[in-house]
Amino acid sequence: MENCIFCKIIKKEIPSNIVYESDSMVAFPDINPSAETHILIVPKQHIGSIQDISKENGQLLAEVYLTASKLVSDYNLTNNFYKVVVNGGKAQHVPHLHFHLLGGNLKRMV
Ligand code: DGP
Repeated sequence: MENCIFCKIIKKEIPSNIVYESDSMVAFPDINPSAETHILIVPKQHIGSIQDISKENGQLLAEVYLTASKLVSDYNLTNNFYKVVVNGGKAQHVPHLHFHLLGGNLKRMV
């Protein structure tokens, strides 16, 4: 989608350090990390938010969590703290559905 910053990253129009890419997904470090490890998992398909998800996106959402699982291993988070977070509403700043993988010395997780 035009003027979507994550679509531009996906199309390589904006540089980012992509750490994982498949036909349907990219993952890259958050520019403003909130944790020791902070990776954004972003479906290539432009879906605005969780409120725009439909049943047809089921396979894509499975791939999100398979990507998260791979990154948990890659970043040696298995025996550390980690969580996957989706922001929405006023907490969401980039209107392209994405999942924050946060890991490291996190405090008590919700
Ligand atoms: P959210 O509030 O869930 O929409 O978080 C969006 C995140 O995206 C925020 O933590 C900062 C990150 N971000 C925004 N623009 C860029 C960018 O151009 N590159 C990277 N790597 N991260 C970005």
